[in-house]
Amino acid sequence: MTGSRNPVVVFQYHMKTITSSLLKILALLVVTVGLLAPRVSMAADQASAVTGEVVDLMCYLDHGAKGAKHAGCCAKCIGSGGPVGILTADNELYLVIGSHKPMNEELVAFAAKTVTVSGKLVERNGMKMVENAVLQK
Ligand SMILES: [Cu+2]
Repeated sequence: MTGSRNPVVVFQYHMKTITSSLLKILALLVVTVGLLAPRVSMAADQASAVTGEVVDLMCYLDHGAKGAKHAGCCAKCIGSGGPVGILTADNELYLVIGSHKPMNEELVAFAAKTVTVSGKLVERNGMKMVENAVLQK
């Protein structure tokens, strides 16, 4: 990576890193979910779960970009650290954040795809957010 500023190269490098750490996380998640399955289903009540399309907020808020034909751009925007959100079937838009840290690396693989996250739903000044979000799918 030394000296290379080509955004495509940087993006590909990050995708490789992201993919390998994602696989580790997924493996860990499978084990954890298996062990905690009864507790998780009890804790993940309807009020604290959100299902919808993973969108990059830069493009969605600016010009409503979403769906399969925007998937590439969405992955690029999320991969570069842009804010990531979930758009529900009812057109509710949530900023999605992990436990005091971004979830971009985890969600980039799901750009423009439908996911469910559980977490704490908050709203202030008309802006909605899922925090401490945990990817369910
Ligand atoms: Cu985009």
